[in-house]
Amino acid sequence: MSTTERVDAVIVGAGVAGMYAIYKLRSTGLSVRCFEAGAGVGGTWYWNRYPGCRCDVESVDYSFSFDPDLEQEWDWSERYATQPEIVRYLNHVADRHDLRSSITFGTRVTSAEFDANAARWLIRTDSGEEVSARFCVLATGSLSAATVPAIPGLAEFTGRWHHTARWPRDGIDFTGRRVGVIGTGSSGIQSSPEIARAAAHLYVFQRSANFSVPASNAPLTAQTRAEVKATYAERRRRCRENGGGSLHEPYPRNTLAVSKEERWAAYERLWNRGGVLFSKTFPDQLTDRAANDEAVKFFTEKVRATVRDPEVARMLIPTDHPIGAKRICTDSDYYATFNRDNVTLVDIRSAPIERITPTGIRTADAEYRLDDIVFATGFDAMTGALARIDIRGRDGRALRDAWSAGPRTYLGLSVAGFPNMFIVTGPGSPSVLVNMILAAEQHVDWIADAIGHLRKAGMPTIEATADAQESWVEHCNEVADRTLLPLANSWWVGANIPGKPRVFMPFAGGFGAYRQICADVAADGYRGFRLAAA
Ligand code: NA7
Repeated sequence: MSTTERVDAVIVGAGVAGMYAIYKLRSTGLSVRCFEAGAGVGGTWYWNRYPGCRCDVESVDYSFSFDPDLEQEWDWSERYATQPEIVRYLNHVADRHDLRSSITFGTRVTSAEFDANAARWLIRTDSGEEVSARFCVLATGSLSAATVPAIPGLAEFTGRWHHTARWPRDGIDFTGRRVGVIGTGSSGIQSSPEIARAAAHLYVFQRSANFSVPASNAPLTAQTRAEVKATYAERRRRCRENGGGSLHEPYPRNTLAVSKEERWAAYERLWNRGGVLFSKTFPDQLTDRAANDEAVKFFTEKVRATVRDPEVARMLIPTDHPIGAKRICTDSDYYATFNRDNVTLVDIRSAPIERITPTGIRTADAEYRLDDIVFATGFDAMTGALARIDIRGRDGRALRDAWSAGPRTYLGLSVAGFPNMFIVTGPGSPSVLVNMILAAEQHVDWIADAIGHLRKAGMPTIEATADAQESWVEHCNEVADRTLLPLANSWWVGANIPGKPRVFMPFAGGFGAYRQICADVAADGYRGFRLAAA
């Protein structure tokens, strides 16, 4: 027989956001329970153990800012941290702040139901546990619901198959094997060069080409680390005020306001510097198609200069979307990998996969014999992890139904009809477009303040009003429509999931602007929120 424990807050997920939520809410005197499906902390970093997995934000910035001693104590070894190093760091943070004592690992939350009479959430898990909480904090992550496409025949495949986001702990030995990677997003682009080094042959099955920029990764010198540590507080302040949560400043003039030489020199600098910021070389690159086309031309020259076979180079150059309208990828030797004799690019746009056979993959025009299939096919992003929980607000209304035409939130943090429920880094927030750790910290700080406000007011519930939510959704759409971002079939618009409503889900107005809006809402007595008896 199960007994129902009572706590102030249940936190779902022990990734970066859930970890900080535990720390922060506990520090304000709340009792918390956190449930985590994985056996350890880290969320998406716990699960994505594929070879080559690395963060595309610089390690010194992609780290917690709430603990200045931690900032001084931790030494990142590389400019872009590998997945194992990030997981080591997150475990260090969990130890340092005794976070594990609040986490139940290996346990999935299956439902969360609001009881208006008690003004409490009843949370149930797949282990049969029930917890009653005043607050439900959903730190379920934006890229956590991995998807394996429904390609017929997978069950009959006699080889091994893997998803990049469900990689076995002990790794996979591809030595001497024929491997097929399906998908050319970040996961496919990072893993393919590594797999190619071990495999007898690698087939990369590409439905859409993607833009990728060299990461230009390198070890961090002691001097760089010391310089960052000496100025961390100021560095963080600048990152928070910046649109992307980094130190990046675009070129001071617009793309076509400068000569081609000057333009190419600016691209070259960002290209050599490496990383995702190439997509923001000029201030108008993501808002003006003609400006964007120039960056595409530069990119095209780079790929043509790297890939020896002109036909393969042509296939690798995207023609279906502006550069940066899908999250740009960063790689180590991705394009050069196609110069290897043991690598074949398979265009499944012109000849789609028909089925998986017992011995490989059959496309419309060929049969590929494979020992391993790697699905680098991504996630039901931003809403998928929430949709996998049966979340019910007022009058038993399901979040799935409330969001049947696409997610609707106020500030990405709260949903009308779901009192005392908060989403960290959810749709309607800028988090997936910016530095995710700083974004998670900002969301959690705001949530903790909102809970403090509620306690001070002596009221049981806080909830977004339907009007405030509608205005925010409208504002998000207006802001997105001023950019080129909605033009691509990206996971930002849900285009990778068959049947998912096409809605541009993140707030594209920048991290600095978003923080200011959230701060103004709070300063204005939590404008757009209703405090109620239940
Ligand atoms: P992404 O970026 O969503 O990439 C998934 C890739 O898988 C992409 O190339 C898809 O092609 C391809 N895909 C998906 N479904 C299929 C099917 N059914 N058949 C063939 N190809 C398919 O996921 P990632 O894991 O690489 O990266 C996610 C984020 O993690 C990334 O943006 C970074 O922020 C970190 P499509 O483009 O849909 O034609």
